[in-house]
Formats: sequence, structure tokens, C-alpha cells
Amino acid sequence: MTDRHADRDGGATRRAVLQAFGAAGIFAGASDVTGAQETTRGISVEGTPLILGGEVKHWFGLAPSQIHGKENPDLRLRAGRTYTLVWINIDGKEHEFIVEDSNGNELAATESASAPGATRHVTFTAKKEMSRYYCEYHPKSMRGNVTLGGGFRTTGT
Ligand SMILES: [Cu+2]
Repeated sequence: MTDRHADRDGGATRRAVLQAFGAAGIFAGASDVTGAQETTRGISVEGTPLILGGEVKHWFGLAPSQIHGKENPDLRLRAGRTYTLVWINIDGKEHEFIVEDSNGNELAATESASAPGATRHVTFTAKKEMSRYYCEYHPKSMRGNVTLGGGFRTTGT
């Protein structure tokens, strides 16, 4: 995982995301990821949503700020807390987000999407068994770790 390309790629990705969310009309507060109330408009979300960009070379972290600009970011969650993960299709290839345990059992997943700008989301309760996440279609390049512990700091409880 490197941040070296993050600044150059991040701008375009962020613009694409904001355009897509704006077009979909579901995510009016996407630019304010620290404000749970603002970010949850239109989607039933408890706490700060996790937002990734999906492209063949990696999952690209968009929110919260701790993962912004990171490739295949570590998702730090707190067991028992409910999260909504949103991802947006960046490159028009088919992707699908899946969380699994260390034995490869699927614990949460979104639907797949292949249209550029399409978004998918899944709401799940974090479990200590959660170990990794990956893309159904690009499991070698699009994968990262899920770490159960203190979780990301949010403006919620
Ligand atoms: Cu993929």
C-alpha cells in the first residue's frame, strides 16, 4: 500500500465520486465525511459510512479521512457496531465487495456492478471473525485487511 500516487489519482477519483453521488442524489453530504448526520442523508446509516472506489488495480479509499487516498486500505472496525460500506465503480469493470473470515467464509457482500459511476452498498454488523475484504472478480489486486479493535473514530457514540 502506497500513498505515492494518491494525490494525483485521488483528485480524479474524488471528482468522479462526487459527480456520481450528485447524479444519484443519494449522498448529498459525501464531501463532509466527519459529519455523520450530513453523510447519512438518503441512506440509512449508523455512524460514518466507509466509502471505496472500485477499480481493477485496487480498492481506493475515499472515506473516512483515515483511509482517504490509500490503496486497499485497512478497514478498522469495532465489533458489534453497524457499518455501511459504499463503493463506486471507477473503471467500468465488474466488481463486487465481499468481507470474509480467515477461513474464506463470506460474511458480508454487496451486489456487483460494472457500469462506471454505479454505486453499491451493504450494511453489516462488524464481527470479530471478519478478516479480509476483496473483489469477487479481482481478488488478487483488490483486497485488504479488516482489523477489529477500536475502529475508526466517528462523530457517533
Ligand atoms: Cu474488481
